[in-house]
Amino acid sequence: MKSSENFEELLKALGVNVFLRKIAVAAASRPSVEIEQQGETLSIQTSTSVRTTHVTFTVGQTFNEATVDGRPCTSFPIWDNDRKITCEQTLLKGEGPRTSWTRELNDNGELVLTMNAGDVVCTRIYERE
Ligand code: RET
Ligand code: NA
Repeated sequence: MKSSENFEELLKALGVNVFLRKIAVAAASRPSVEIEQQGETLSIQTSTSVRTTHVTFTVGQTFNEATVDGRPCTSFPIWDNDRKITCEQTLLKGEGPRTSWTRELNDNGELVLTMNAGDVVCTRIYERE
């Protein structure tokens, strides 16, 4: 990961308390991301010392995942253009700010991830190892 903006603000918008936020921010500063793509199907594993997530989805089809604070949701990924996926999330239960993410390959071959909660946008840029 090359840069990260607003990750703590994102967790705050999701109602994560300050104690857990500090743990999450420290862990999330050293992520490892593995992505495999076969046609429309992507598999993304994001690992940190305290939390690892693995999602597999097909663009255009709903799938189950969790919001960044760990709440189960249904997600619907679509192509915005041929280098960008936008994914809206709907919580399975309870209330919370609207959440979504985008993943885009930019002109430098970097992966730009945004995670959104209400008005807060967290942007994280990854380069290939
Ligand atoms: C804990 C406790 C519950 C709340 C949160 C946690 C940690 C979350 C982490 C998320 C990392 C996300 C990444 C996303 C994409 O790049 C500590 C499990 C929020 C570490 C790396
Ligand atoms: Na990340």
